[in-house]
Amino acid sequence: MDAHSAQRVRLALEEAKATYDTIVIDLLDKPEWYAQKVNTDTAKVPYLVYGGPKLQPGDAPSGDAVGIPESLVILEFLADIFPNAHLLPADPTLRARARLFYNGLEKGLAKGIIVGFLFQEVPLQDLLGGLDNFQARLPPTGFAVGEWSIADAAALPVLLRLQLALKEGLGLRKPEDLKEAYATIFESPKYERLCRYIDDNLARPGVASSWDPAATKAKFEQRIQIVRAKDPTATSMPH
Ligand SMILES: N[C@@H](CCC(=O)N[C@@H](CS)C(=O)NCC(=O)O)C(=O)O
Repeated sequence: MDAHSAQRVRLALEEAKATYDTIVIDLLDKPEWYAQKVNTDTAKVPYLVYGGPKLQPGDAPSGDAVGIPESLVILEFLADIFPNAHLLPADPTLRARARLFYNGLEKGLAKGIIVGFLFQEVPLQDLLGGLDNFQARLPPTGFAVGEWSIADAAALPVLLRLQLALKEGLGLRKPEDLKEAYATIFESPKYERLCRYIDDNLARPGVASSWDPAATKAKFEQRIQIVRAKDPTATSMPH
């Protein structure tokens, strides 16, 4: 569950109090059956199988099950099938704002900037700019569009990984640079709203139960070791 896109789905399922099973795919040692039998299109996670009998690792979903890739599409699907969980607001304007919020995040912070800063030599200024932008979109209190929604399910896993990686010095930059970036962001009054947003999310039981920082840290370390084993001085991941 080190993948932020997989945590998005887990988080929404927990918030919806859904009954579900998970099969965890180790992305550093992906089993062949996953690409052959499950997500035959991209072999990426997450992949929601809706309907059909309970699956065991190695099983192919049955013909009457629906398979959905793409975390943001899955979040929308969950909002549709669990209307009583209010994973999206009822008001169309707020729904549009929730979608704009997660689209903006996906194109900016989530895609290039955070991973770029940790693993690809993107400058700190770019990361701070992305966070300034994100913070400016938040209302003074509450969640992305007021009540908690799938916009928050989309954003939080990205922010949690940034916070963890900087705090623990996990990335291909010098650990002291990562820790300095942590202090600049997470110990500065400038980002008080961002920090409060993360804390307010973590105070929700559904959110907290989807987050395993120790397991995520271990996977980050494993990824970094793999890169370092090939090139001990690497300052960026090979594309
Ligand atoms: N746009 C997709 C991205 C999915 C994605 O890139 N998943 C990553 C983990 S966050 C993955 O499966 N990586 C392993 C691989 O590409 O083999 C989504 O939001 O679901």
